[in-house]
Amino acid sequence: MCGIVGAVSQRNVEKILLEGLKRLEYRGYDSAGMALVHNQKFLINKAVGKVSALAELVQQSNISGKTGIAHTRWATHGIPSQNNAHPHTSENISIVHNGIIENYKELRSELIELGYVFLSETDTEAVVHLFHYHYKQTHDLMLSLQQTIKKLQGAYGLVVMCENEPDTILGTRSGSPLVVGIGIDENFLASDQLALRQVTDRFIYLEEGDVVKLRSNSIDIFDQSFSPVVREEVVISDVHDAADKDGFRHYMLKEIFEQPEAIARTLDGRISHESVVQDLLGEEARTVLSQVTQVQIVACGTSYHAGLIAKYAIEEWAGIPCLVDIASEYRYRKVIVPDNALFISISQSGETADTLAALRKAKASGYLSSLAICNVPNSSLVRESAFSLMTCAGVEIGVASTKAFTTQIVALQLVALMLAEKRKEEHKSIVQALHQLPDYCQRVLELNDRIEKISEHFVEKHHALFLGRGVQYPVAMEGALKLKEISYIHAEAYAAGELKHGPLALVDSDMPVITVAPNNELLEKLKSNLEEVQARGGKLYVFADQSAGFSEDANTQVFNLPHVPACIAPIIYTLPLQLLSYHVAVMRGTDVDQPRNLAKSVTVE
Ligand code: HGA
Repeated sequence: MCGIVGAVSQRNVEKILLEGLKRLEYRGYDSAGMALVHNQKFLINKAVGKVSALAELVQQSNISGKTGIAHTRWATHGIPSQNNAHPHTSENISIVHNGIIENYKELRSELIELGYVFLSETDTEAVVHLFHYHYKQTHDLMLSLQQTIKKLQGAYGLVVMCENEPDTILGTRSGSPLVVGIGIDENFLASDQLALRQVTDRFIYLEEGDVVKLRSNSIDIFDQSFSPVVREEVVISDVHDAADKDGFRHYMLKEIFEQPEAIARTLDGRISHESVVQDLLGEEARTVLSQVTQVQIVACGTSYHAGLIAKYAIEEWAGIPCLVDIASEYRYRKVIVPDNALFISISQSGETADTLAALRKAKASGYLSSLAICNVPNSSLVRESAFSLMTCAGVEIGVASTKAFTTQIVALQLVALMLAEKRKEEHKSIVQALHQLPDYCQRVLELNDRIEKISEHFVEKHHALFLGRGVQYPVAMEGALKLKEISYIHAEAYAAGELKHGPLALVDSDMPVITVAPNNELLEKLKSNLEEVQARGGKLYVFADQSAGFSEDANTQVFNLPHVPACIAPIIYTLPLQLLSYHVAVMRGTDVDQPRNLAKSVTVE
């Protein structure tokens, strides 16, 4: 989602800011802007569209400055336009903002009464005028920031700059992430450390409510009661350069093909020959997990589907009931928390606003403990949960999640095994299957060429139906989500047994029906459901176990997958669906890595 970069230095920073924004591009955004201070005057450029358009403007206007703030915006209030793009300015104050100010209408009316003129439709503009109002009276930046945030309701990561104090930038966060990058004779702020990896490997993650004042040679942090605090410095030495496509046409394809390696990393050091390393999360967690009698999983989007798949493992392997909720629903409903219930949240970025809010609600609701499944160490979700298990997927750039999803499933399966400690004798076959998983994934990826060919069938389609049964139903849901996200084809997933209760009415010769069919106890039931589709002239695309006995005809395409143990089938059957969506999107000419209207790391509610 939208990104923030700020810098205060003894050298010109416009290139650093632009490079930072570029590194955040993968999150999805609709416009970009930058403000520099030079000779106590703001120099501002904004562009609708890509960061490259902003970079061109900056180059043409030939501006530079030693202090600056920059932003990529994913519109929540007001259309994507130059006027609505950040930074927003009120005379000598300039601000960039991630998040949503919920009480902006009240603030706006009050500020209009005070004589302020609004030039944009954003919620953010109320913040900059409010800040200006306080600064006019106090002439003190920190005090003005304190007074401003006292009046804000909602979520924000804010970075502020002032013409009168050009050697300073201020930052604060509540509900949106903000990290300080420590340099030599220069310091930085960003919504994600990735934006600053070209200038430093030293970071300080701000806590909720923290306020920071940065100069080129000082960093002063205050907590939410405005007392000075020292936050730990973290050195991130991972030199992996996420910005490299390694010869693939898109990040998404690269990330699909990285899955065997990513899954191997998720498992690395966590399973022995026959069982899960029971102390994986530490001794304390082991004690906690041994007491768990119910699990509540909460997540959004693709991570929600990983949760739905994990429910099957937790219930079957550990015999523990498991509820799965969408975070934006969970956070606003009355929740009954039974004794000894474990709260598990899942988020690739660890900054997903709804998931974080759900975790905060859970922590106040009497769960036994909280566990985060996450791809980003030091993220808010990880820091605020009692325990965390990293998915180790590596940086994921494509907005449509692929390797983050499959590694989430693997991590959740490890949790299911830990919860099933008492049934250790059953672990052996599951763990052995997990050991084989990267190789099986590799084999399934060999279907790529054939899937690419078949994708042509979908180019002109407007709708598609995905079917699955049992644990393959959430796999079908993920397949449908992937297709709609990146190809913009309307896709729906149904539990195949539900077909006759409504969706069968949609089936005709123009409706492709995609099915995942491992050879399991539900296969015959699924076959009957597919007969119902064939009888209505529907076009079937079946990804099936090679031993499942499907045969091709004019209306049925069959893709044979290796016979795999049931426990890893959800991952194995996800891969061809990812490839299908990818190739259909490429053929339809969409922006595969940054699909329209979507963003990665959804830091707004
Ligand atoms: N609400 C602000 C900022 C949006 C945002 O954080 N997007 O990710 C706006 O609409 O400009």
